[in-house]
Amino acid sequence: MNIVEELASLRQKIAEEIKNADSTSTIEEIRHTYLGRKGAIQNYFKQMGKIDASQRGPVGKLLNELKEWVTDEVDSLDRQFEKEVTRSAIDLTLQARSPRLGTLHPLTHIERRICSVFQRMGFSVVRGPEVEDVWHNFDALNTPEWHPSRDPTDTLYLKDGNLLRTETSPVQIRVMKSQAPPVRIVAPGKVYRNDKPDATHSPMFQQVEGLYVDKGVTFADLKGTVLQFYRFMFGKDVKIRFRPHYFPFTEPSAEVDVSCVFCGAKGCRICKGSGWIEMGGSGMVDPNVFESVGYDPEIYTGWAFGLGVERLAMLLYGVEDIRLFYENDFRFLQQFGGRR
Ligand code: 2NL
Repeated sequence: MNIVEELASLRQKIAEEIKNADSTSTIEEIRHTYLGRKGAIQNYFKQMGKIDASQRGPVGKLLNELKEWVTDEVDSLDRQFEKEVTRSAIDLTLQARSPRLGTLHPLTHIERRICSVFQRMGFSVVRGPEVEDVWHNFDALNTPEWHPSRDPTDTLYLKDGNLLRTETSPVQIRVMKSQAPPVRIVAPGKVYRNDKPDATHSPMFQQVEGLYVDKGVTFADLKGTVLQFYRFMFGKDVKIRFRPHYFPFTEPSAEVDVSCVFCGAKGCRICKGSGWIEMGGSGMVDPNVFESVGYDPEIYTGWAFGLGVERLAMLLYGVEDIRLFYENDFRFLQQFGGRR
């Protein structure tokens, strides 16, 4: 076969491949194989020196024609594919839609907010088991044997005599048993009560409790810390008041009210006309609690508080039914996401 015949058969081979090309990658392959720097056509150009001088002119012309022809064919195929792609049902030139970002559950968000204020005041966040024994949940907390909260109508007991904790205080009992004062902790988590669900009750809900124990801790420290906390949650103009109350684990005990942030304490539907909203309980740790964890109540004093996360979230977000937090209806949860 002389070189002219070789080029003719090469041209035929390429024509066949171009006819069968069905994707942009095949076209690219053809371009690479024949037009590339180390491709077939370039190889012929490199061998020009070895050809008979009389043949050089016509062969060079043939080679140039072949090169031009392959280039044109491949370019036009490329354009054709591009057109088909843009004409198809999927518009590949459209900008991609960004995926939706997940968001924190509203209760998680509030829990973190609560804990973060206390962390900035030097408190540590501690967690503990949700299945507790009677001692950590009731005995150590000075809850008398006759107290109704111990009754199975109020507390969920397991067959083995353990129970689902009714508050996160047992976490704090565990911390006090394992370390000496000073103690500055908040204990967030799920707690359980034998309650029928309704708009304001859920058999499982979430709580944050706080505890501060050291020499010379006073009720004034409690008031200052609680005020600081509610200023962070509701704004700096919020007012608080302490109403005498009873809890087995604190003495004296007080319930904490905040001035109604919805009506500026003038009285509205949310605060039931009183101008105040009940937020949680608190008090000075009962000496009996210190005795049960081995702290000397003659040396140490402390305060504690308990706060419902759902209640705070309902107020801050205007949610009127606690069950919404646990139904996981996407239409509800979605409203707490900032971005899509
Ligand atoms: C409420 C009131 C309260 C405490 C929780 C506490 C914990 C220890 C010692 C003493 Cl280790 N007290 N916790 C104190 C006062 C109130 O919760 O309304 N809970 C829903």
